Amino acid sequence: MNDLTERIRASIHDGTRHGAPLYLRLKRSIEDAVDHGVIRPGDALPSEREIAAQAEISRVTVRKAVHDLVRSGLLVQRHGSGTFVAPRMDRVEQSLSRLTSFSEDMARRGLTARSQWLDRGVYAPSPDEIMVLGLSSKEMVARLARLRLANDTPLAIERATLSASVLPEPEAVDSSLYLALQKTGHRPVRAVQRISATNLAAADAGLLGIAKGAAGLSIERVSYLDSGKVIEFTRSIYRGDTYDFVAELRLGDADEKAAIRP
Ligand code: 16G
Repeated sequence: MNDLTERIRASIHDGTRHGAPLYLRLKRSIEDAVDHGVIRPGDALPSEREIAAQAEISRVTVRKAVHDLVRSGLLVQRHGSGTFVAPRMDRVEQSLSRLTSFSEDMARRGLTARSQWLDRGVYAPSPDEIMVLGLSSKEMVARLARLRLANDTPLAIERATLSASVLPEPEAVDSSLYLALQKTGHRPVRAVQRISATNLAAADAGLLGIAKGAAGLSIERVSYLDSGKVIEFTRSIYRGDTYDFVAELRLGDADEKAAIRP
């Protein structure tokens, strides 16, 4: 019996906790084990069968406790490979006043940015894309959908669209979209971003490795060239538990004058 199953067994059969239902006792003992570092982020949990046998409880009880802990985000289940303690990251702060790329944001923090391609190619534009990018209905768009990771932890899903006249070969984008745009003189210089709260749908939650319904940030970024032309329309979903957007606020000129007036 390893440290974890020993702890679980001891706490489930601890006479002082006998009022609480078994699955709650099991849940608490797994939470305690994570809090005390007996099992760490990324570690695998023993199988339901093993926990049930060692702790002398039913598999239904184990399943209920594990299900609750997956929902609360402490554990993650990967299809076919088992249940793990969810990876944890320090929260990432991103300034809302600088127009930076994901790769630059991560590099500044000493993290390695990585992308997993979900889709990229040239498509006929949707009505939204035609409107935001100011296209004619005959023009095509380049779409790039990526899962963005920092040190192998998934942080965001980004779906970017650009006019195909600017990015005719989306397959040629390597690790950074902004770097590719910089090379052809199309890197945006200004952007407007709309951030709203969302609860993650099952597919997005699965990609981000967190529970369905967990809190996330839905972000739309429209980026502009110096000429005022829209260059990029990106819709992203960021994990709410790892990302903070920070805005610096200043008195406006008129307010400043009013504030110093005697
Ligand atoms: C940021 C931008 C995204 C842009 C990407 C380029 C937000 C919400 N989004 O993640 O619009 O496409 O950077 O990153 O900040 P890359 O150059 O590393 O590909």
